[in-house]
Amino acid sequence: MGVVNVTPDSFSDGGAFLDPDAAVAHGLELLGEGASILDVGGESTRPGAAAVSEEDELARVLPVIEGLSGRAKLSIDTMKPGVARAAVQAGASLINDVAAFRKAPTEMSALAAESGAEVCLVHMLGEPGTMQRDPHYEDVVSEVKAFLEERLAFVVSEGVAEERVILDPGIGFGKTVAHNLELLARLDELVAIGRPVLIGTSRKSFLGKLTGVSDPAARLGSTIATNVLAYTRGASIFRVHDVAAVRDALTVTAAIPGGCRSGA
Ligand code: HH2
Repeated sequence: MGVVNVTPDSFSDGGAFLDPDAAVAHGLELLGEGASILDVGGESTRPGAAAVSEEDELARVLPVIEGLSGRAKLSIDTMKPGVARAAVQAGASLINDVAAFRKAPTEMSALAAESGAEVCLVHMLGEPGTMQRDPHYEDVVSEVKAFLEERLAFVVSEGVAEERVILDPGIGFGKTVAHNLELLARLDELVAIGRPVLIGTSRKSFLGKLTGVSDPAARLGSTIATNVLAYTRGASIFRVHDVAAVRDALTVTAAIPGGCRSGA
């Protein structure tokens, strides 16, 4: 899954693709690098990011979805049902909601159920504005697992087909470095829920804290390490900015005989 951020303030590439034509061109480039899904987002969820109105978010993402429609499998990264609906109508077939449908439970579920779109439910502790203020868990993996199971059961009870649901532990969404590492180490426990697991570590700040690399775009080495590890623990979808490099790394990892993959 290649990231297409149509935002002025994303932590890793804010402002680079705010122009719709530039965003579409970037999406096509990521497809050329081997992405099989493009995730289009118009609201940054980085810690402390400013909220965006529905009108502004739509104005950012819709021309990009329209420009890429029919050329790729498209995911809409939004917490707003109005944005998700317009994006699905314009050609998106995956609703990626970092709030896991908690902001608009029935509207989001109804949209997914009636459209047949896939859904990605993400764990987040708190809100984007405050989530990195001293997050605390007794056992991060079992708490994230219980949350994802509860959200999965909820959307299924609202009529969403279980086989259309993808689960995501939400790396960096209300987690310390230690929490993120624990989730990666024990990702197979989330894979055991029985749904595909999506993992998003790309360029995130915990990698910078571990390596001392402050420029997000220079965090490719650590991004690759975490995606390879997630693959071996059974993750199925890898949300990244640098598609070509991560795809090569995963292709080689997958080719190594001896079953380096558990779970899934
Ligand atoms: N991470 C980000 C945004 N959306 N969606 C899923 N499913 N999983 C993630 O880990 C995830 C996500 C944050 O990364 P990015 O889009 O690069 O930054 P920003 O939120 O600042 O736009």
